[in-house]
Amino acid sequence: MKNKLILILSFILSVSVSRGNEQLKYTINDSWQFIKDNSITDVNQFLSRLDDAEVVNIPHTWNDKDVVDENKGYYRGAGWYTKKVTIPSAFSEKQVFLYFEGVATESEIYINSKLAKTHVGGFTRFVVPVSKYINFDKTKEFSTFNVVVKADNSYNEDWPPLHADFTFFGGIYRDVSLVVAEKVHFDIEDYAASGVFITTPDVSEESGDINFKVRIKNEESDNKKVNLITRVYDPEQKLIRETAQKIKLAAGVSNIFDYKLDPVENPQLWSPDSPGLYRVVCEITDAKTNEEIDESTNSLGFRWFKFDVDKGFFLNGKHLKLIGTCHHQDFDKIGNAVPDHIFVEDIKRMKEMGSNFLRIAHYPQDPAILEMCDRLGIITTVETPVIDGITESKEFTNNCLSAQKEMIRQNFNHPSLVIWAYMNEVLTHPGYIKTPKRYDLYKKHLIELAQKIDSLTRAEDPYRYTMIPNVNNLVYKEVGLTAVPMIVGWNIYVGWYGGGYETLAERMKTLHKAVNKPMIITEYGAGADPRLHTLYPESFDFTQEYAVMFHNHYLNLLKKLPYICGANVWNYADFNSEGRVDAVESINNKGLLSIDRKPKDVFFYYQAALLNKPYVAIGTRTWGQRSNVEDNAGIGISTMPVQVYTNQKQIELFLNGKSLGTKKPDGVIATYNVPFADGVNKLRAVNKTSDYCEDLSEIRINVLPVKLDKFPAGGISVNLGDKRFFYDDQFDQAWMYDRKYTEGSWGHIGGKPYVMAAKNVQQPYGAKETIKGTTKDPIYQTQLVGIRQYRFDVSAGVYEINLHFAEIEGTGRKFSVLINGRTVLDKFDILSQYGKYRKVKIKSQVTVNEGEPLIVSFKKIVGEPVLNAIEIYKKM
Ligand code: GCB
Ligand code: CA
Repeated sequence: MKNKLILILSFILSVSVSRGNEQLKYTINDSWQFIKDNSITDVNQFLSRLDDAEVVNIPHTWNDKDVVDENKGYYRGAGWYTKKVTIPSAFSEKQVFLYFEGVATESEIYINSKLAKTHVGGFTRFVVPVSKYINFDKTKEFSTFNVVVKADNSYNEDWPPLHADFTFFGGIYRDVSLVVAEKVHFDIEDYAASGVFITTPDVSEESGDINFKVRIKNEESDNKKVNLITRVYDPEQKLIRETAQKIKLAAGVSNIFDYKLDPVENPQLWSPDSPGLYRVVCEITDAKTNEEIDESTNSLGFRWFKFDVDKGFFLNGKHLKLIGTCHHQDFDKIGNAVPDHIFVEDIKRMKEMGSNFLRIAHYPQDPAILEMCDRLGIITTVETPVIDGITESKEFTNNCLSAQKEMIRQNFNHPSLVIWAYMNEVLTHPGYIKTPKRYDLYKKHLIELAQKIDSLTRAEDPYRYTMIPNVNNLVYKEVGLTAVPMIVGWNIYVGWYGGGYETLAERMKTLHKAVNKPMIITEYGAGADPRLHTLYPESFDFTQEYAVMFHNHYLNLLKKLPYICGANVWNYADFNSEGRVDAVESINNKGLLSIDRKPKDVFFYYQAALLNKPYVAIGTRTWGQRSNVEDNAGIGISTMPVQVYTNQKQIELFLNGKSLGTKKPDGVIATYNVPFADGVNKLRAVNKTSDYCEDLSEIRINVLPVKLDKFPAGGISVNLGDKRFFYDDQFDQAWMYDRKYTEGSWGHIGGKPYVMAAKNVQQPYGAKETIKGTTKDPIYQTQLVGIRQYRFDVSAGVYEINLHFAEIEGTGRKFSVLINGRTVLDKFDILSQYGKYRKVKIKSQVTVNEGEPLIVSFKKIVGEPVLNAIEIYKKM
């Protein structure tokens, strides 16, 4: 169908709208029967096996458990779903569709056992016309049809993404709806879009134009005359435009109409501070009866923007530094089968953090996200999942292109969206790196693919920018990739994966000079296990303290450099990455919040740094319980630093009602040394000026005595070979890091913290391997090698001792462990008895007599003795 430019007849029809004929849409999420089995050969075999099926609700994934268990890998294969759907038989006169928001990765949809649709791509929506497969029983009020969905998340070299640092969950993990339309309807079959595409190429403070491309499908057997009515409501819901035009629809096809409305004078501009949203209703009515046939409602925002290579980003003519995060779509324990509400909260919280920017990475996500960004005012970029590398096949290319087209059409009318991106670090896993000639060919294909995606994007939407995020490495320029898109994204990890963060300024300068394009730091971040804290932060220690230092450095610098248009923290929240071995197995810990959305310190840091309203927060809120040794014997006080994050000029901190003084923050961080007493300590940070703000915090601490005459009731838990405090939030147990024995006190004698021998190791101490049998990996990844004794100068009594081990070096060793002279573990051989990388905990008891110390001693036989942690309690 040729594009037609229709002249609007600005006559107002005396329309008596008969409501209720717009497309009917409701979810059919609940109660599907499901079997996960790769051996099922076809739909009939599946339906014959329903006795084996379990009942599940959508959103659903079959990988919620196996991606966080201790075995490497997770199920990647087929899962079959079925459900009977009952609808009024009167729908036989209408068009019935199924609307899938997300099925990973490939899906086949069968209606009454007939294949109705195949779709590749786990992150975009699709529509299945089902009317022709339904046997309507017109003698009955209702008819029923059977739906079968085969979903498949196998590795397939033609399905992007091929490889990436996140888990490829399988399943019907987003809503499924039934849609019922008239035979004439806005064409939702066209890439599952709304059929209405609104652009505003020319916006100023004085005027905003509104252009339309509308696709209407006529499934009647005859051509049809209808009215196309367009109404525009302003952000206060006042009707400001209403036009109608008579149009002719050719039978059996999708008809495309282009038209314009009169520009809106003095439009309310859309911006993060004032996200004024207009509502546009397009309606099709019968030319004769004026009865409504279909309706499509879309959002509209008036704004104009520009990315400049030297000066950064401008919105509505004003400079705006874009700062925010990236976002993945999963959550604790449920994988990616996430109810919309979690996303609603995520975007709300981004706004509460002061974000004005969001990179929806690495794939299109739930519609709720962009809707929330439109409403709350967060500028966004979204991308298709071509990650780490490509396949040079026609099918792979086609799948990339169709995903890009789906993404664009499905998300077209969001004013918050300003960039269509694609690809991410595509030189990470290139094939053929060892055969230069072949590698050259591969790179040529890569550039060709990028160009194809980019041209398609510009043709689909000439009013937004295109972008490719790369690793911060000029190889991307050398192969020609930075020449393709309009904006170049850089994922930057100096200060984490290598180099100190002080090198950031130099790196940015180099990239800016070398590539003459607007640039965004599409990722920067540092891992932080919410359970780890330290007084000695260093790169790759996964402590919350290092993360704050890292982000503080980045944010201060990128605020200063005008040519950085924007930056996205990697990541908003911790997320699943099955293959990852960090402090938390299978989780990438670079979130500002934990995977169950508890803010880490660095989140409060960002609030202080980004919010305009008076703000103060006391750090370490997730540190539910601490333990540390008293400053000096007998004083019962342990002084520890506490960071207060504030955007105020000065702040005062109180401990249990007593002022610890007023401080000027360094940037937005004021650090206090707080003399904590054993038990609950109440902190209050306050600015009493006209910008009044305050924060309260309770900190529980076990102040461990230097001398153990009175043994602490909660026992002593010490993590050896480590400089970090570990707070076990599952058992509310506070572990402190190790100390050396001094006379009359307690601690280790002999030994050195385990440090990996391999080259290019990022972490300062401990092993980089998942420990089996526990989720408290940091305790077992670190150990003291060559320990001779652990000694406690206790008073008489009965003590329980827990010794924690793991063989993390794997060389094999043998040693005996004696408690007060009695052999408890004779010629202990962790490797042969338990294997490598497995937690071993041995609990024993000893009676200590008056005047005797408690000594755990280690007798070397083969190799060096080790101890990973020790816990001791007094029984009587
Ligand atoms: C990256 C990737 C992202 C990873 C991140 C990381 O550059 O784009 O997918 O998760 O680094 O944490 O290493
Ligand atoms: Ca340890």
